[in-house]
Amino acid sequence: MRLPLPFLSLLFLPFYLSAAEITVRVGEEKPLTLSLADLELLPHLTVKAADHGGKQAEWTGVPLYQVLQHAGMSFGDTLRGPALAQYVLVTASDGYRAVFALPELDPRCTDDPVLLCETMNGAPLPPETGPLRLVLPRERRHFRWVRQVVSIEVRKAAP
Ligand SMILES: Nc1nc2c(c(=O)[nH]1)N[C@H]1C(S)=C(S)[C@@H](COP(=O)(O)O)O[C@H]1N2
Ligand SMILES: [Mo]
Repeated sequence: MRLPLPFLSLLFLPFYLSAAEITVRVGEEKPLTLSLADLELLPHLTVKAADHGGKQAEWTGVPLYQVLQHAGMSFGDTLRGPALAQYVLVTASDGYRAVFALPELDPRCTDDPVLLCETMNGAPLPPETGPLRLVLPRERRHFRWVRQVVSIEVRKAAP
């Protein structure tokens, strides 16, 4: 008997999801490894946004600042002075990278969310884009909607 491909991929979905983890590093602190189960425990947000093809969808994920806070980054009052010369580097499994400034992620500075998403329209993201992808509902370009995120690092800009 031949099983149809969609069925087979569903069969492997639990393995694909359980293997998934990302590394989060804040400065010189010990890097943190977060699994999807760890991320599940952080606060989530659902937003409506059109993907690169223009199709509207509902995306659910953890605001990036919450992920960084969990790894020891402090937002709020302490985000000023020298702390503003730090940046966030997000890296994907294909080597694609995008940078954010901390105020772009801080809810005290902006209402535009940057989400690390696990689901679209209630379903886990497919392997080509997931298990984790950035979603920026208000950004007019999609180049920072990083697919297949594997690491998030807070670095200091070189002097
Ligand atoms: N990992 C990874 N993410 C990526 C890219 C990429 O090359 N690799 N391209 C970006 C660009 S330029 C765009 S326009 C969108 C395209 O999103 P889509 O694949 O959902 O159409 O993904 C962004 N995220
Ligand atoms: Mo793009």
